Amino acid sequence: MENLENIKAEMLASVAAVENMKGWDDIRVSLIGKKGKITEMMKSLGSLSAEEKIETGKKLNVLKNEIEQALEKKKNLLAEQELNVRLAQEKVDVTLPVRPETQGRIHPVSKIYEEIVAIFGEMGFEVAEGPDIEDQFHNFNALNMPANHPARQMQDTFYIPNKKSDDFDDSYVVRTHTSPVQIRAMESRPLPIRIIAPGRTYRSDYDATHTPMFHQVEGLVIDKNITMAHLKGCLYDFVKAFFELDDVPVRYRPSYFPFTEPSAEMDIGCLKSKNELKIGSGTDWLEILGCGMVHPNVLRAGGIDPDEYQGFAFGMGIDRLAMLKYGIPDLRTFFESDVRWLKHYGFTPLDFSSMTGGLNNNGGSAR
Ligand code: 2NL
Repeated sequence: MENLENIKAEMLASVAAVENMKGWDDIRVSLIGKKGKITEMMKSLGSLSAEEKIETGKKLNVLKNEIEQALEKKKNLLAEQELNVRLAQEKVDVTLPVRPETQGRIHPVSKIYEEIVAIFGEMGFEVAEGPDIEDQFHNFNALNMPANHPARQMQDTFYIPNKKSDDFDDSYVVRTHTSPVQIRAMESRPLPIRIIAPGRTYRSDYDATHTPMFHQVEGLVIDKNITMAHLKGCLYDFVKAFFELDDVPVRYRPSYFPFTEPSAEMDIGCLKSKNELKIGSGTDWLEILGCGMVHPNVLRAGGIDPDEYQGFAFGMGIDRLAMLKYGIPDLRTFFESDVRWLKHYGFTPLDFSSMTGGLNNNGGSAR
C-alpha cells in the first residue's frame, strides 16, 4: 500500500479544489462512496496478515474520519458561498418605483382601516392591540356582561376549551369585540387614556351582512371631567373627515350597551334611493356607530376610580363602513379572495391614506 500520508495529502487537496456542490458530490463518491478509493483500500485489507490488518485498518479508519470531516467542512463552505451568490443575484431595489403593470391590490378593509387610524391618529389617539384569543374576564365580565348575559350564549361566541380546567367559566373565547384590548389598556396604561383598538373579531353568524370573522374599531378616552359633549365633538369630526364632507347632519338615538351608560347610536343624514346612497344630506338616516359614557362598573374592572375619572367609548364595524363607502352589497365576498373582486374593489399600493393626501384619493388607480 502506498504511503498513507501522501494519499491523505492528495485526497485533502482534491477536496480543497472542489468548486461547487456537483464537484463536491463527485469527489465524495470517488473517495468514500461504495467504490471509492478508501472503501477499496479497506476491502484490500483481506489480503494482509492478521497484524498488518489491525494496524492498517486503524489507520484507514482515521483517514476516513479525516476525509469525512474535510468533506463536511467543504460542504458547509460551498453552501454558504452559493447562498451569498443567490442573495447577491436576487437582490431587489426597494427604492425602484412601482411598475404600472403591478397586479396587487389593497383590500377595501385595509384601506378603511388605514383611513380610520389616520383620522384618529391626527386627533391624538394611539393604536392599541391585544390577543385574538381572550379569557372571559377581559371579553365579558369586565365589560359588565355577567355569566347569564345573552351575548355570551353559545350561538354567538366561539368558545375554546381550557385544557387545564373543566370549569366552563375558565374556557377561552375568540374575542367577540375589541373591547378587551381597552380593558387591558385601562389595567396597564397610565391615565389619561386616548386609544383606538382596531382589529379582527369573531362571532358565529353568516349571511349577507355577517361573517364569522369581521373587523371592528373601538375608541376609548378616559380623563378627569370627560363628558358626552367630548364624545359628540370627537365623533362629529370623525364622520366629517371619513366621508370627506365639510358638514354632515348627525343625530344620536338613545340605545343600550352593557358597557356604557348612557348609550347612544349615531346616525348620519343621507338620501337613500333605489340604486344609490348619498351621504351628507337628505331626509334619511344611516346608523354608523354605537357609543356612550363608560359604565362605572367597567372603569372599576379596569382598576380606575369612577368618582375621579370618566370616559367615553365608541365602536364601529370596519367591514360595514367599507360596504357603505364603496357600495359593496355582500359582506361574504370580502373574504372569498376572488381576484376579480379584488381588482374591482381594491386599491393600488401607492394610493395610501393620509390626512394630507385626501382620504378618498384614488391616485389614478383602477377604481
Ligand atoms: C357597536 C357598539 C360600542 C363600546 C363599543 C366600550 C369599550 C369599553 C368600555 C365601554 Cl372598554 N365601551 N366600547 C362602547 C359603545 C359601543 O360598540 O355597535 N359596535 C360595532
